[in-house]
Amino acid sequence: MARRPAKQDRGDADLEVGPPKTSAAGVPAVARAMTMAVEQMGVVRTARTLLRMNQDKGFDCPGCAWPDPAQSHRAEFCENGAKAVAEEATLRRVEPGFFAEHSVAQLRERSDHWLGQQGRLTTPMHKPVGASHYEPVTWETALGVVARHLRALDDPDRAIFYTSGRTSNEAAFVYQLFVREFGTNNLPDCSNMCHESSGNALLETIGIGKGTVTLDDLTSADLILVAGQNPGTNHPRMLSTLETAKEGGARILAINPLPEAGLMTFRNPQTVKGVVGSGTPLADRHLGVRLGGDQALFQAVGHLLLERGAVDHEFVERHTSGYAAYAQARATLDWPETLAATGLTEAEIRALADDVAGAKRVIVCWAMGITQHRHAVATIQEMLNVLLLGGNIGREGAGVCPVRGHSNVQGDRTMGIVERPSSGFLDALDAEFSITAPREHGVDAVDTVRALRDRRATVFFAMGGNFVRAMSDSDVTEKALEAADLTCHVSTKLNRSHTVTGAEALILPTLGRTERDVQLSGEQVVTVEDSMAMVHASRGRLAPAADTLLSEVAIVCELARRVLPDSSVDWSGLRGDYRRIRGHISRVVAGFDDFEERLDGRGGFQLPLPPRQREFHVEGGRARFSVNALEYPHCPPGRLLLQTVRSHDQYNTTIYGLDDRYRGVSGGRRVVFVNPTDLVELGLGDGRLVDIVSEWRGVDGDRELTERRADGFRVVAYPTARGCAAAYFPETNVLVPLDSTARGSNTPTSKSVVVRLEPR
Ligand SMILES: Nc1nc2c(c(=O)[nH]1)N[C@H]1C(S)=C(S)[C@@H](COP(=O)(O)OP(=O)(O)OC[C@H]3O[C@@H](n4cnc5c(=O)[nH]c(N)nc54)[C@H](O)[C@@H]3O)O[C@H]1N2
Ligand SMILES: Nc1nc2c(c(=O)[nH]1)N[C@H]1C(S)=C(S)[C@@H](COP(=O)(O)OP(=O)(O)OC[C@H]3O[C@@H](n4cnc5c(=O)[nH]c(N)nc54)[C@H](O)[C@@H]3O)O[C@H]1N2
Ligand SMILES: [Mo]
Repeated sequence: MARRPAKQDRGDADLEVGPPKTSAAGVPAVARAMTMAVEQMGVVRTARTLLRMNQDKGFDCPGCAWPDPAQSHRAEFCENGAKAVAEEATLRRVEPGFFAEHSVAQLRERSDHWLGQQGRLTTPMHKPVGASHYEPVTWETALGVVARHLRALDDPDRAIFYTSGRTSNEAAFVYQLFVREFGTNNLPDCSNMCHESSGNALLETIGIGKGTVTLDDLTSADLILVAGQNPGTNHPRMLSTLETAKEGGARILAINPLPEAGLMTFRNPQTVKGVVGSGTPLADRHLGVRLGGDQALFQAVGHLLLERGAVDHEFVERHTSGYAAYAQARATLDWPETLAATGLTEAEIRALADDVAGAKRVIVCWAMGITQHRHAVATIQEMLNVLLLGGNIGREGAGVCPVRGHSNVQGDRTMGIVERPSSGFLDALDAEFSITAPREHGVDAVDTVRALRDRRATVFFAMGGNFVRAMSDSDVTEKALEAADLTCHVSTKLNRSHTVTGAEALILPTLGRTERDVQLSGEQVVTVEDSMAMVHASRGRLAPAADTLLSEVAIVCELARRVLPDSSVDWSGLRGDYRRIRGHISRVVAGFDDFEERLDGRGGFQLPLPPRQREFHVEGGRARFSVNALEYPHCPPGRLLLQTVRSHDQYNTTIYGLDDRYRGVSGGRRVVFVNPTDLVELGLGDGRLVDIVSEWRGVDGDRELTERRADGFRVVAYPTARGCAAAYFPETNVLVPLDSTARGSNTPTSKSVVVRLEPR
């Protein structure tokens, strides 16, 4: 049965729970960020770094992918951006002596928080076969080990190359080039666990797997639906945009099982009102939908719009296909089923439809609350159906806004980090480099675990991230990684993936985005793409954490030279001058013509988004209505649906601290939020200590029951939707079954896990 992830440093001895907050940001946010930054970086470095964030000649914040307002010269203050920077620019270091003191087995006992707090990695470290400790090695030796393993494989598909979304465009491009010249499309990435459902749903319906709106659209919209997203914590700068939208007359509705503080009231630390006043109320209404009830909700809205004839017929006729079938499917509505699925009242649903029908410019924003369900793709299609009915694509102030996570996750995809590349992209790559990239699709994140578990793959290489903790089914994933012959991580900070090793293991320390990157031709610039397809430059200015660090580009190029000695690519040349990489990108990737020249413009440039001009690159050139049967997660009596979320003090698997200020939690993370009425029915009191046990009967409910356990959580009575619960990941990833994934995107269903709470 599932083992506790870390026995020491669980750090919940000081756990305290108070009432949740009803407003976000304000002075406490500044204070908290400053305290953390000064702890990690000292006063001088704090001032120097935080002032350069998201500035014209500065670095791109390594936090979220929310765009920067083009006209602003001043950095918007962002608590969690400041925390992300402090984590990277910390003065703490993990030197080789640290690894001599702690065996791999000992490190594995420590918590995610403790591991992350040790500081920046400085030296390539190698764990030989059978050794108990990592040992320092030279870059030559480290890269030699990887090359030895890769060259010995009888089939390139036996190696897997993961990417997390912080990697720059330049590093991502050379990385995928190397991997494809080596001979595989095994390029899973964090998107597979994140917005894959959005990408797939959008690609099928509007012909591009990206959002269609700009910041200007948001501030000129008259209705913004924020569904399945907690911007106060995860995209704090979005609150400033929402505040501007609100001042411009937009209505904002929060669709979320939790009443997230950030969506209720925003206290902008940049304005007097935010600091001494009461702040700006953001959401006009909160719809406390049940987990996974959004598809039913948007089907119902579609039905109501059709019923009252609130349809932009001109748009529908000229620009869409499939309307008749959609209208027929939504002609009737099963209200009892809709109410059961959504947990909302008929009046709430009708009021939402009124708002949509009455608005000329509608935007739907969403994130993980929508994408990490079994029926995520269908849910997103249903949201699109509603937007298409009103002609809300390719109109100012309207459109789709999947809010991306990692700061360059969208850019990495654009650069070809994808296990199912288009043939057009591969043809362009082949022509540019005189190579023959493989055409067979590679593995995604879930299939990576299966391939390693079954020994179909034996080498796991990661460009950033913390795969072992980010993936579902922690125990299965850990065993899969342990079965590998080699695990190798290019990382800035220590994390649990370094402690769950293959027979042989490597840690390759790398530069972060805040740091100066100097190569033969001088100081380098890299580029990133934000959530709204804006590409811009990022220049690190801090001295590197150690002079032994190599950039991600350098690591890839040096590795490629060793693995592919006969390559026709000038790897050393690319390493020496990133402008040459951008030259290649401009010829291979659509939308990057004159890349270098266009970078100089302040704020960067926007990649083509054809749906903005009502051009839809789908068959027939029309956006598609989709017809989906109603689906929602079912929960047997006495059980709850659990969602696994982020606290305010974490960045994915990096735990900054043990507080979740807006939800009233401090000093610990092992809490499970449950509706008070459900607690009464379950006979559990607030504060009770429980194990969370997940129950899984297979995708179709026809498999033998399997259980997974996460022990020692304190129950917190919380105003979440009925029948629903919430707890933090990565601690609860142990509960998510590997095979429980979204249909059509294979994303782990991290937001709907059937659980029971067992009193301890
Ligand atoms: N500070 C900070 N910033 C981050 C991150 C971080 O960890 N820390 N992570 C980054 C990454 S990679 C990502 S992907 C984003 C994640 O950004 P979010 O998607 O905001 O992150 P989550 O914490 O998973 O929150 C999910 C939200 O959806 C709601 N929700 C859950 N299930 C449902 C549902 O079925 N229906 C509806 N309507 N709502 C639901 C939850 O209550 C919660 O408010 O943030 C990015 N930014
Ligand atoms: N249960 C559950 N699981 C989830 C989610 C959920 O909501 N619930 N969310 C999913 C989502 S949306 C995502 S995106 C994934 C995240 O999955 P990952 O991207 O794999 O995880 P992170 O925690 O962001 O990775 C943190 C590590 O990245 C390294 N790092 C940081 N910056 C850099 C850099 O600049 N370069 C390099 N090379 N390394 C760097 C550091 O070593 C750090 O320890 O997790 C997923 N897992
Ligand atoms: Mo993400």
